[in-house]
Amino acid sequence: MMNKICVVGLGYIGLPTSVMFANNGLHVHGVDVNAAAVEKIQHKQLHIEENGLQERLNAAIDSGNLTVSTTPEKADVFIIAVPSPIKPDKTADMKYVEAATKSIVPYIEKGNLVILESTVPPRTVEDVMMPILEESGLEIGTELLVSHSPERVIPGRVFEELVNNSRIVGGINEKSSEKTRDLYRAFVKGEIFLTDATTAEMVKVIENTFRDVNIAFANELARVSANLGVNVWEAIKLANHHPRVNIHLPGPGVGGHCIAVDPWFLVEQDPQNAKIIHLARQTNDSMPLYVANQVKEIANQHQIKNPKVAVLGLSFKANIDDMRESPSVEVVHHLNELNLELTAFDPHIHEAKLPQQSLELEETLKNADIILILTEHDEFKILDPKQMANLVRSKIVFDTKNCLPRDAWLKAGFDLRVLGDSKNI
Ligand code: SAJ
Repeated sequence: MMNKICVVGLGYIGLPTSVMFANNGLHVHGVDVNAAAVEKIQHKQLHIEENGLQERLNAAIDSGNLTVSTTPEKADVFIIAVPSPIKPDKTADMKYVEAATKSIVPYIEKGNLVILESTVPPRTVEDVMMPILEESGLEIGTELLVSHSPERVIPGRVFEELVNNSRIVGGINEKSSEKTRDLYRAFVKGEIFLTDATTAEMVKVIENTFRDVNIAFANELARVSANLGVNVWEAIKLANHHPRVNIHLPGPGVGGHCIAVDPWFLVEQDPQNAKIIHLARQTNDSMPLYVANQVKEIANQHQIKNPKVAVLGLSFKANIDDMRESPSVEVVHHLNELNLELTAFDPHIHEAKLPQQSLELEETLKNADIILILTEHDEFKILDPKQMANLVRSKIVFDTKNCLPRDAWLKAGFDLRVLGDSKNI
């Protein structure tokens, strides 16, 4: 008796999840407060970029299994997949989770199941959602089942991971967990592990915190290695051959709405103890300034007084269009503060989101003194350095992702600098 699902939030998680359920035979009603996004989806147009989404959306709409609007409808199951950002003071902003929960209260009925997919500070289901859901008058746990099943998919590979990743399901009681597991079995081939709601919340937050701390370690190693005259990329690669070592990679910082955000939930909840977590956040947040200073240093070494920087890559990671919390935006900000002239370009971002953004690669590179690679998009890896050499004013490239083919760029006469490599200092 779980035929109809109402999904609240049609973003990077809610929309792919909706089409997956719809294409597996369930009736899905998707809801978003963004009327423009809703209208686009109704017309089978995408408001976000994700591999394989277009054809799956077409199928879902054509089959009649997916409808969307700006208001919820009665359903057997409600799934909430809305943003859970942090405020400027780094504390959790639960206003979307609260508003989404309130929005479904008039529609929920005896026997329904409510699932929160958004990543939240541990205890949110118990302390924030349950009091709101109680307003329905239903007895929680018997008449209304509630659980947390955090999404764990990585942007760019969402459909593959939705199906194959294992999934954590944490109900407020066993019945809630079991019913949630049965629902996701519609398309999940990975294992489904059952726990309680607060543990599920903790699991999700610590997964992303693990990654943040590990990346901070890599970024710290990058800075230490450069000072010691060691190439950090080679050192990490070799260290990772040890069977119990798995160091992540350095870069210009950590972006996205998850890894740069979720560790703050733990810092807020227990600042006395969450010390490494806090320092890791600060370390990763310090990388954009470090990169901007390095750009200035490289220009000085070449005695270029007013360098023009071509910034390549604005999304927070490779091959996606998502600029949320992107370290590139911070790098651009710091380059501006250092009074460096710049033009920025990203092949995945088709409208100007920054004043100094160009939509043309050629225009970006024309007369540039330093090409600064901030995102390892496939498009950048296959750039022809000989062609680039004809466009730029000085042949200098600073690769913060170690993604360019070294020999080809050196052969074309470029001074190739890499983040975390001895040559930068
Ligand atoms: N990054 C590095 N070095 C690395 C790996 C990543 O600097 O070695 C940077 C990336 O460039 C990017 C940021 O970290 O700026 C985050 O990228 P990511 O690919 O690690 O993660 P997200 O934010 O796209 O997705 C993460 C995933 N979590 C984990 O891998 C533990 C995903 O599974 C979650 O579903 C997602 O967060 C989420 O929604 O919470």
